[in-house]
Amino acid sequence: MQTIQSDTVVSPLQPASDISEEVLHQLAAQQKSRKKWLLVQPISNTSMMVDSGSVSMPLNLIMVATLVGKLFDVTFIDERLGNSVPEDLSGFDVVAITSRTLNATKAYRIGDAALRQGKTVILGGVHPTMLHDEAAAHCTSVVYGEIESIWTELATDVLTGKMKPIYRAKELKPMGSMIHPDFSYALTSPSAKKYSSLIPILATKGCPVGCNFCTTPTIYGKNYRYRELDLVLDEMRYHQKRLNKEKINFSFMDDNISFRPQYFMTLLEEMAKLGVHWNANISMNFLDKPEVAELAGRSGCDLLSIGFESLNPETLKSVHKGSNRLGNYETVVSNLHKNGIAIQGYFMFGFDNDTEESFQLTYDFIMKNRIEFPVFSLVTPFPGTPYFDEMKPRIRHFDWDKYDTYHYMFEPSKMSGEKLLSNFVKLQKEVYKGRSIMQRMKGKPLNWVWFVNYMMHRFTKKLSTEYYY
Ligand code: B12
Ligand code: SF4
Repeated sequence: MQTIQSDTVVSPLQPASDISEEVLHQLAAQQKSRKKWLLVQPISNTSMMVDSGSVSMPLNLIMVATLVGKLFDVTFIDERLGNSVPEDLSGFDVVAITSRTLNATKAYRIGDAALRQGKTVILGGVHPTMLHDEAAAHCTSVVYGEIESIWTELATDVLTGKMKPIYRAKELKPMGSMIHPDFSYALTSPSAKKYSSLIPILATKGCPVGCNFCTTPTIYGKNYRYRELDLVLDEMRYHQKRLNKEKINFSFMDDNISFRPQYFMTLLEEMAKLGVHWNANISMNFLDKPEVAELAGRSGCDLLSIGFESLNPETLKSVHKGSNRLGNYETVVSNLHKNGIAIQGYFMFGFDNDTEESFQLTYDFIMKNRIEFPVFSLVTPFPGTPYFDEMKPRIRHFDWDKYDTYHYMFEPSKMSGEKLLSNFVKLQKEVYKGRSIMQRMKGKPLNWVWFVNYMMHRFTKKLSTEYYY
């Protein structure tokens, strides 16, 4: 137990934002007992997620737990594993919930129940950040953006019992100060075997490309930060040691891992020495250079997720997707394929410029270029984005359970809603029918990408337009 010097006791007049880590720990040590936090990853009510039998480890909540656990007792509940929040919350002082739009309704329900029991309720994550006024009705405090940048202030207020309605950092902390996530919070759950074996990791944050439908530019602006390479590599080595094997699979949670080419290329060089496997989200500018794809393949990259979004240049322009050049699409795909890297290609439909022809163009592109894992979504204006403000008068509903990119949001100008949905269903069925899977996948390594295709085949067979309303 830490001894407390009387001259370092926090004065109530000292603004919480100015309090140092050291003083914070001393303040915590003054407490009679450690406060108890319940951290919750709520399950969404959406009917449209493909059940692959496993769920990804929630790095966001693990990072929250790692910080909170330094000062408080933590109970970690991931509802997606089948664990649910107890009705009686008397064993907890603070209930903290993470939320995206598609699970906001569920997060709010948990928040309301905890408030009724007199708990301090904290909401964080993308949706409460974007709609903090709405979220405020279901909690004591909203955390805007990442917890690391406001942690000392938030923790001090929890300790002194003087919560503010919103915690928003004046400036973002450098990523070097983000501590090594402690995975034991997730892995000690009795249902942890339902977690995918892909280990989430973070090297960079932010993406200055600035697409108008994306929340990242709103939350982080033009900011792009990265962790020192040693921190990322140490974390990889830690997992290799923990699992006692070299070849493990990492999944980068970065918005856009390649935005600083020099950092990215050095990271890849170092990963090549570690012998790990990895996948990540990436924007395509820069992948047209064969040497980048070659290094990515050599460094153990199995799959890259690329937002092709559309094959219509007008659409790309209208959403400010400056990183995408239609003329480069095929070169990028071919560079990656030559180096054994599979592609998870994202395609969106329902833009005002879309016509029935857009579906055929996309089908042809996918089949010709043998995209391994195409993901189709309906354009969804997420609250807080410039696109949401633009489309608000035309959006059909504000039922957050349906903001999963698989529901019909608004009628595009050049096509009826019915035509949009019938073509959308047809395209998915066509791309995932047995023959098409063979055409796209023949000769490719027998790994989880084949399994995903099989799952998508089963899922798309059942699809009909009603699912999307
Ligand atoms: C990696 C990623 C994925 C991965 C992994 C997701 C996972 N297991 O977590 C995959 C590919 C599976 C995925 C899928 C989808 N994703 Co996604 N994804 C991301 C991405 C790029 C990074 C998320 C991440 O982990 N970041 C790293 C962590 C550490 O940071 P963080 O999440 O911001 O968490 C910090 C803070 O938010 C805060 N915080 C978070 N929770 C809490 C809670 C409390 C109490 C506190 C105090 C603080 C706090 O502190 C955290 C630590 O710093 C985000 C973009 C983004 N920047 O958020 C989109 C994003 C979350 N995805 C999005 C979407 C739409 C989807 C899909 C619907 C796409 C699709 N059509 O399939 C699916 C839905 C999956 C699902 N069931 O939730 C949207 C969500 C928009 C919204 N308003 O909800 C985002 C924001 C991108 C966008 N378009 O703007 N995604
Ligand atoms: S490139 Fe991706 S992460 Fe970057 S702003 Fe566009 S959608 Fe968001």
